[in-house]
Amino acid sequence: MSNRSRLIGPRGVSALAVAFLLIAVPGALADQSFTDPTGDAGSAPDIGAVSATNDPAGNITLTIATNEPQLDPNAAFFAYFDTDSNGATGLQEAGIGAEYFLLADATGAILAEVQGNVIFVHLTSTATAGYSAGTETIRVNRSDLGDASSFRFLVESDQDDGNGNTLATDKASDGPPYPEYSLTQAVALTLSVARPAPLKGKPVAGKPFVVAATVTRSDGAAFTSGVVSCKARVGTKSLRAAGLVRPGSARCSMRVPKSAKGKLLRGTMSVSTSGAAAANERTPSASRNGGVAGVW
Ligand SMILES: [Ca+2]
Ligand SMILES: [Ca+2]
Repeated sequence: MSNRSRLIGPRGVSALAVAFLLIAVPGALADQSFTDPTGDAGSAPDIGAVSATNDPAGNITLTIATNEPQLDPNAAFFAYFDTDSNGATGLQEAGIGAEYFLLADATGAILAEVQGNVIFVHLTSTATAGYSAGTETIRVNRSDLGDASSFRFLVESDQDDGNGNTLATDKASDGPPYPEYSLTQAVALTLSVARPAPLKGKPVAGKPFVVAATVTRSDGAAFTSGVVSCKARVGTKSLRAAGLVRPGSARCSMRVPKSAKGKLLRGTMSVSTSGAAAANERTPSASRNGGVAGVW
């Protein structure tokens, strides 16, 4: 049915490069579930529990648990969405005024939009549906529901006789007021990375060198996991640098080549943790290191 992250000049000039980045991860979502009585469905799939969830991308998932391990070919589900939370507008169905509704079965879903007295059927949409182990799962993106941030909803199972005649239905909930579902926006988490500094002393040609930076999460939780990406180069030549996560900090570890003497070492550090990341680099500031290698 689916249509649907320097080393040295001759006098030893060094540089410091800092990178910091912002990261967004999912926040708490407005998951919701309720139960429906059993034995109230006649020959229709008997709905026992319903849940609604959404993800940061606005994908709404309805799961409808029934008493039928396999869905009868002549059974289907309706999901009604009152997106303006006004029972007086939209398709009137058991006390809900639906601006959108979905017809779904074991193979897919079709989206319908109600405008005044006209129902538009969207042959293609984000709506999908499937049935497994007695549970119907319906998904649709909010973009197909007028970008609604909340809605009241009603789900219903239907059993017909194969000729389109409805034999029995089970509604959940059984009547108004219908549950109001709010899509909670993802809470933006940001990571701030302090200016990286040498863990011990200045870089020396031919010796290991480690820079470390304090990492702070905007949600107050300790930074304990993530990915540290390091880029380093001596003069114009790239230098291998390994990223490490330490509680509350990130490190870049490298071995300064002997050939680095008198050259400039510079690098950047990027840190991310579960979620998408964006990084910005600060222009390196220079400091004197009258010796061999420079400072990060
Ligand atoms: Ca029921
Ligand atoms: Ca309405």
